[in-house]
Amino acid sequence: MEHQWKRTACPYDCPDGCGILAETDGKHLFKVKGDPEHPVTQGFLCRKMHHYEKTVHHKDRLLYPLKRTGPKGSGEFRQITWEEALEEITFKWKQILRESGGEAILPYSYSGSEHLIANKCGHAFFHYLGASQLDRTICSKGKGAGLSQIIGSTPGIPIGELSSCDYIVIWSSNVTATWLHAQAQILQAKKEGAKVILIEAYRTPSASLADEVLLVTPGTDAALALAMDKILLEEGLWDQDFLKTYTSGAEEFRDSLKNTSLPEVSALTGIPVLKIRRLAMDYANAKSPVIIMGTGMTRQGNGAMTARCVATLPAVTGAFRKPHGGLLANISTAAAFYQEAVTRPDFMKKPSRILNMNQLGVHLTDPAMDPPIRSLYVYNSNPACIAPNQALVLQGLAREDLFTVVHERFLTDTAKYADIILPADTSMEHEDLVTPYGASFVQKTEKVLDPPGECRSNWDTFCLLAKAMGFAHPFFTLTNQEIVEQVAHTPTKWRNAWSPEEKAHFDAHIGTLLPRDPSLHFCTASGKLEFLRPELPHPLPCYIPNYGGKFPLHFIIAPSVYSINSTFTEREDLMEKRGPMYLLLNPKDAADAGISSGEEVLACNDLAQVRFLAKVTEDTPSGTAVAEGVYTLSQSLGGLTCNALCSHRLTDAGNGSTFCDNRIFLKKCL
Ligand SMILES: Nc1nc2c(c(=O)[nH]1)N[C@H]1C(S)=C(S)[C@@H](COP(=O)(O)OP(=O)(O)OC[C@H]3O[C@@H](n4cnc5c(=O)[nH]c(N)nc54)[C@H](O)[C@@H]3O)O[C@H]1N2
Ligand SMILES: Nc1nc2c(c(=O)[nH]1)N[C@H]1C(S)=C(S)[C@@H](COP(=O)(O)OP(=O)(O)OC[C@H]3O[C@@H](n4cnc5c(=O)[nH]c(N)nc54)[C@H](O)[C@@H]3O)O[C@H]1N2
Ligand code: SF4
Ligand SMILES: [Mo]
Repeated sequence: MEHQWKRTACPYDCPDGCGILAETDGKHLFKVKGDPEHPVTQGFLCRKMHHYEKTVHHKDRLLYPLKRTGPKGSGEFRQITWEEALEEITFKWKQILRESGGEAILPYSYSGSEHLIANKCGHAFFHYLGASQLDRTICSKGKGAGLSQIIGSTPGIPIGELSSCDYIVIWSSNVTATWLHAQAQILQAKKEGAKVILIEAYRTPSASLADEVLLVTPGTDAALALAMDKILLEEGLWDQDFLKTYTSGAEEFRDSLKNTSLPEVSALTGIPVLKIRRLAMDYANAKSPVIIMGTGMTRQGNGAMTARCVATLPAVTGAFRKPHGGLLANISTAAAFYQEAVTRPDFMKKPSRILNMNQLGVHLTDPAMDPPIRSLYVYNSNPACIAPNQALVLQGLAREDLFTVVHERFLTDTAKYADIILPADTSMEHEDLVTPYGASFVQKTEKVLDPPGECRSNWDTFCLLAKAMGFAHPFFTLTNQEIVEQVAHTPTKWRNAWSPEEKAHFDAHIGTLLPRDPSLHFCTASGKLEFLRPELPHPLPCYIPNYGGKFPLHFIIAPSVYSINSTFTEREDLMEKRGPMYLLLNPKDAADAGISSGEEVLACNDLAQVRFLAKVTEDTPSGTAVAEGVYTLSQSLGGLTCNALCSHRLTDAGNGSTFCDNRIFLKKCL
């Protein structure tokens, strides 16, 4: 076949959901480039996706089903056929269903592919099977819960409007790594004179975008936000007209601020009162102020409350109704398509138990589990590397009596613990739908090339498993393309509103922008922003402490520019640039522990001792240690990675992860 350029999209867990042009002959991927017609991508991709052909044609791609021949974790397997693999899996599952019931089987998936069908199609299969359900809260559920307590499901401002803002607060987001097309908009705004403030736990690469960087003590951002609210109240800068028209409970909230003491907040956050004051005043006086709310600060024991408190700022100042002003957290495009057409909750014969994904280690090892988890099916995820309390997760995965199936593209640390591995395709090798969480457009992707070897998409694999299990429902007989078309054509409010031109755009595989509701209204029960929620444990936004702990250093995990969670760890070129597993330490903390840069150091707490290479840097404030990026066990220096130091405790609401709420102490390596 001749070389052609086909339209597809980035499948990874990134807010941008970039449109991609792929050069192919139907068997090979030669090159990718950003789609110039795509409203967000505007022709450029990040450094991770720039050479996607190196991932697609990587020598380590899994091409055939495998069966374990060595001990769990050893990575010893032999090739088997799909027929053998399916027979083995379904024989075991039928036995478990008979003996322990469906809840003894647990699916584990997250964001390997964020495309709608690849991401969600397993739900239908496991609902039909009667398996335990997974509470998928590892990422930003704390933030989501906190926001929903005050603004409901109100969407953020479109990313394309950032360039028109004159005051941009990047609050706990390393956009240079995680949100490149927002960064492009911020740079544009700066050209027009916008001021940029970064509020962070350490000086990230995004600091170079900022006119001012405020480094806070982790877990204290809610106090900072309330102090700003109080200063603005005292300065008469509350927008009373906005508060009266669009909010409820503002008076009660105002009265509650008498408990906020500025000197106390300053001591807690580490930010001088004068700086808090200037931040508050500049923010309130801006014409188009926006707060970009990242997730790190909400991965704390008080994470939901932190999001709720930060969201009070655009309310008291009326920034929500200033042009392009407001909040940019998540923009859910999920409602563009009828999700239940893929997830099929109607397939559940009775509601099965729900297990939290942050607590996988506990679920696999707790003797009180009834029924115990006897089989784990992992797809779109690598829990051995990304889940908290890593040592317990590995202990669980090592259980000889746990029947583990992993559907993967690479021999990940999790796959090494599998009894059966099934080879997965990449997003280039099937059709799908794209619903990004940071930009308001949707897209339908084409199949660019044939999968190599015997790789199969998630959809095709679940259909094969359904057939082998004897599921009679015709849903499981659709092809990948048929399910995409079926879901794409199920009517929704948004889809019905498209013009013929927009429909044509969508059918031509170009990203189609979703309309923005021009009226200002909050998607809450009352239609107003709700300061007061009498039924909640904390009826008003307030500062509550995080978990903290007894050890001296706050331990923060943060994204790397060169990887997305454990994705791209297969890429030698990116890994070389990322370097070894560093622990970023302030010179004072390093000196106190007698550690110099480049030396190996043990980070310790009640959960584990993890070996890092010390990187001593002023970028990290004294009292905070940072581990950027997810590393594989073979990249680790001592057999465990940063997540071994992270507890599986949950956020105050939303059952979210608390990766950034842990304490450690340092030990010299002898
Ligand atoms: N290159 C790259 N891109 C990615 C990812 C990646 O790993 N690498 N991950 C993807 C995923 S899954 C997600 S969810 C998004 C996340 O995107 P972001 O929201 O931008 O990133 P987070 O990982 O949540 O962390 C943001 C920052 O929070 C800071 N932080 C931690 N605790 C606190 C605190 O208490 N207060 C303050 N003010 N700051 C704090 C950390 O230092 C970190 O720099 O990015 C996505 N994009
Ligand atoms: N230390 C640390 N831990 C973290 C984070 C962090 O920043 N630092 N981030 C946290 C956050 S925010 C998140 S969202 C989670 C993410 O955790 P995960 O969702 O587990 O993300 P990845 O580690 O990228 O693993 C995804 C896996 O899915 C596979 N995959 C990709 N496409 C497909 C497909 O189409 N089918 C199948 N079957 N498999 C596929 C990939 O090969 C990869 O191994 O990690 C969390 N854990
Ligand atoms: S990872 Fe993000 S920035 Fe990079 S290509 Fe994918 S969607 Fe775009
Ligand atoms: Mo995430």
